[in-house]
Amino acid sequence: MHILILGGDGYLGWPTAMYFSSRGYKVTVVDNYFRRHVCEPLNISMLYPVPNLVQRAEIWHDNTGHEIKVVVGDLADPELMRSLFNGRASYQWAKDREFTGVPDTVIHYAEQPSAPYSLLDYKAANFTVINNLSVTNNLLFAVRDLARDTHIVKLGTMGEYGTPNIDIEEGWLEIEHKGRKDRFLYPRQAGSLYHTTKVMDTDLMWFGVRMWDLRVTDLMQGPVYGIETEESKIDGRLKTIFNYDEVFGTIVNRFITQAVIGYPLTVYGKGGQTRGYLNIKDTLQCVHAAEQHPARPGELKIFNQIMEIFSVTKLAEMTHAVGNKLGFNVEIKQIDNPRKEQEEHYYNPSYQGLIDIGVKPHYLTPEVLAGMFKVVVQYKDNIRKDTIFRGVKW
Ligand code: USQ
Repeated sequence: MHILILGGDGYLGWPTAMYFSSRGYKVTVVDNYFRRHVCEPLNISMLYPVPNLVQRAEIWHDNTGHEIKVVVGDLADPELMRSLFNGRASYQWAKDREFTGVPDTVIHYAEQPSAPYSLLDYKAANFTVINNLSVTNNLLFAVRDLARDTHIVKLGTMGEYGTPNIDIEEGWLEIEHKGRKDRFLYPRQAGSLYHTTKVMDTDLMWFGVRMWDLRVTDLMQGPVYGIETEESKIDGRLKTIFNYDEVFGTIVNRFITQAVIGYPLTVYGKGGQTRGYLNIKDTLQCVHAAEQHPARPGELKIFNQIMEIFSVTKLAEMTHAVGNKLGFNVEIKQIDNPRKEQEEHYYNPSYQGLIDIGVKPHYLTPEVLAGMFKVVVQYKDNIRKDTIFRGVKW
């Protein structure tokens, strides 16, 4: 089986590439290094340096004998996207430069993934909208024109649903209106411009499914935490990129980094903001399960990709307890919420679908948190306090 991973240099993209490669899949990754490039103008840095994709593919090959083909380029360019399906792509790294053929599955991570970045200023907002929608649209048309049978697995987000005052279903809702019934996409009301682009992505994909019988799975993912996966442990240089700054860091990864340097945990507002979370290892399992249970032609499958639910306050308390036990001096500090979001709300999403097709959750236990502390503390000297909070306002 051939898997094409769009956004293969990212926090989730590279671990996904290694995961499939180690299981015998032919893997091609594509990325334009957006995250690496944007860190410099934003004056933020990652926790540790990470080799580029060509170097990572080489390290992976040296350690395992497996090949991950690398294409460096911008998927917002339709010709680059189409080159991955028509054999014209040029590989920056490959042992065998022959075209692998159209992919059986495409995993689409290639987006600007940060809510704060999308609301930094009008230029970042524009970039987010144009980049995210162009990449999705380019993929839609490349598959329509060149690879109708390819299964698209697209990463969506739980943030598409927002925080409604009713239970959240897995993607769809039966509605009865004036005595008649129909099934619609669950109402979406995103809380950032980034999350809004994900709503629009879903609409684009749903259009392609209805018009051209494309096969799409949309994974509504919550915030991910974690550093190591089974494959990254093979060689320290294979670790995924790790951001802890306000723009690209997600909350659990940020809290652990803050705890390690004695920076009070930044609880925004009342701290009752509740979300579904998952370990990076479970992202890989979920994407694999989705690949193994593909959507049929003309089907849009939707799964809610979360494993357990926490409030911000609960995450702060858990980090506090584990950190203090390990000898760190952890404080919790409520600060004015730079975001416009509900700080106390109802939250009850369904998330049974992925479990039903075989995903076995890893939970956020004290041991898992302690394991993350152990990795982060090795890079303590690299942690920059000045990047932890800058107050990007909604
Ligand atoms: N938060 C704090 N303090 C912090 C950082 C965040 O209280 O220092 C709060 C936020 O206000 C929010 C919650 O924690 O209520 C989660 O924030 P986050 O920055 O971890 O995650 P978010 O911005 O929602 O976005 C992340 C990923 C995004 C993914 C999304 C899933 O960056 O790519 O789509 O999680 S979800 O949140 O379910 O939409």
